[in-house]
Amino acid sequence: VQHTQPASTPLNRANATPATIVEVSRGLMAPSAWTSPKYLYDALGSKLFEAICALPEYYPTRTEASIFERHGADIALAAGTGSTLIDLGAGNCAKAASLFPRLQPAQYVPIDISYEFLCESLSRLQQRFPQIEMTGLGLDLSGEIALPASVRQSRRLFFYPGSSIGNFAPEEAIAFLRRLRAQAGDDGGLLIGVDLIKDQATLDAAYDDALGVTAAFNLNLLRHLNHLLGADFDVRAWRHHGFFNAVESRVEMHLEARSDQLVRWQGGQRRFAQGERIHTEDSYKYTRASFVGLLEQAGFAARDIWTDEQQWFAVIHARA
Ligand code: AVI
Repeated sequence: VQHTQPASTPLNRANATPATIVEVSRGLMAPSAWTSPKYLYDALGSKLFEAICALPEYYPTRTEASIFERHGADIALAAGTGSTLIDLGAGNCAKAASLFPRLQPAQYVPIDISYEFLCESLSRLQQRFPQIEMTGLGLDLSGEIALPASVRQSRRLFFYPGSSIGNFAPEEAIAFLRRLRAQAGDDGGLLIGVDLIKDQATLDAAYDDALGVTAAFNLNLLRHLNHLLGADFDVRAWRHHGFFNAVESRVEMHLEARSDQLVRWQGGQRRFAQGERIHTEDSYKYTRASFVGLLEQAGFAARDIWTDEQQWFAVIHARA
């Protein structure tokens, strides 16, 4: 059955700023179409990501948690207590909170683009830990990280778990880490989670799970663009791909058109041929040595590395 939309169907209103429309249109109209991974995270996208973290195939979350649990005392010894703990992309603040009893920060500064969600988590956390001064910030980490004067200057410890650094290309990751280095001052540090290169089958399954949760997470980006750009993506006409590209040392996520189709949005339109893809995310994987090199290029010195028994994930403590 052929399903065609009459050309006159009006598009929905765009909910994005003109700058966002220009930015997304540039990617969608590029010869090889792409979108920034930040469009994976609307309200439903964040919930789907939480569900991914609970999947048996998605090893990073539980592996990192097991490293924190097993080496918590050593991590606190290395990173020190009484610091200003700045949690980047804090979400529900659960990872940092699990370290509070050991790290005993003097001040906790969670940062997340999803500010309302952050505030809800933070008010619950403040009740559990009334002795810690807490300041939540709603900032987009892809821009400048402007910390207000209320954030203490001394002994800043940046916390960046979950291998979120992997969603930046290496040169962007270096630029991001340099910005942290500048904010850390000379007595600051960084506690960062990094996903390590492993066998192809494990990586492929982690990004293309049996239940199809990662597929839903990826496809939800089209729903998000429909809302944001007034686009008319037919979600059923696209298919998820997630696989390890060993040459580039990254997992790639793409959406592939199941049929020839015209997609329109406020700001442009494009004909996608069957099999054509939109590249939606990269998740870079490192060796311990390659990531230590990256830290050095950003002006950090790696002091300690903790891993799990299979060497699937690393937690690194670096100093300015
Ligand atoms: C948030 N980030 C570290 C996840 C990752 O593994 O790159 C996002 C994700 N994409 C697909 N599954 C999970």
